[in-house]
Amino acid sequence: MRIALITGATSGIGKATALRLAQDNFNLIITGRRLELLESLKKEIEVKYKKDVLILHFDIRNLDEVNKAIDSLPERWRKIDVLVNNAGLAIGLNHIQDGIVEDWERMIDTNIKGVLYITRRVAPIMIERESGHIVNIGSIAGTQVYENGNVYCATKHAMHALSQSMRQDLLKHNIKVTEIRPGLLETEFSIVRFKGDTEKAKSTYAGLTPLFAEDIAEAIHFVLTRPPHVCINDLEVTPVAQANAYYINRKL
Ligand code: NDP
Ligand code: 8X3
Repeated sequence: MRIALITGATSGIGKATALRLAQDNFNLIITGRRLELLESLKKEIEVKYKKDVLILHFDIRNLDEVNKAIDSLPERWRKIDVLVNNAGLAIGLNHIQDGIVEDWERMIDTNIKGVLYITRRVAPIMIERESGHIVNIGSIAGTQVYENGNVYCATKHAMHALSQSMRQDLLKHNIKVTEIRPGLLETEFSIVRFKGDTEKAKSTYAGLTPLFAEDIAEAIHFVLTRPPHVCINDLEVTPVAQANAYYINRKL
């Protein structure tokens, strides 16, 4: 049985991944800020899939909370085989000159610094055992930019650079690193981006069938279950109606 730590498991990709991995040979460490959602996911997995689940409740932007959470792991849970760096968000969609500094800081602190904080703590655990797999959830916004996307795109470009760097730095320790870059995908993502405006969030997916969290969970399960000598470095996944950030076939 492997142990997978998933950041941002309270909704969307993180939750779907926890449920997908629980159907295979994984015990799960699930993390996020909304404790009640972590508790109900833990219960669901224990009842449906009979797997062990440990909750770590922290804000990934807070270095002290991240360090304390990892340090609090009981010995049997310290043997983390898989880290899924998934927690992240877009907030706001403005031209650069109208950007809201607080929004920028939230994205930078979560999508870049949060990933660094947790990876800094978990990678040494993997190095001790010369084994492990880090899966980074990037975005098509990590290799392309779109109007108004500026800072979110910059954070996902950082994830793209970090994924390649991690692969190189961890190479001699036998640790796999995979970046998965989804396109349009319906989760709480757009509701967060538009600050609770569900109508606006819905319009993001108008006239097309987007990806769903389960599609990416399936991709994560796939990369995690390749033979030991195979590493999928990089995987871009979009809905069939989306060629890239600009070419989208909406049937309106
Ligand atoms: P959701 O909003 O559904 O999920 C985001 C998750 O991140 C939640 O579990 C949330 O938990 C967690 N999170 C956010 N901020 C923090 C924080 N400060 N500390 C701890 N956890 C945090 O969105 P998705 O599932 O779509 O997003 C997951 C990842 O996928 C993100 O990195 C996103 O950038 C990426 N992505 C999403 C796409 C999309 O279109 N949906 C496309 C491409 C990539 P909580 O609020 O409980 O803390
Ligand atoms: C989310 C996908 O196209 O909104 O990362 O940037 S997109």
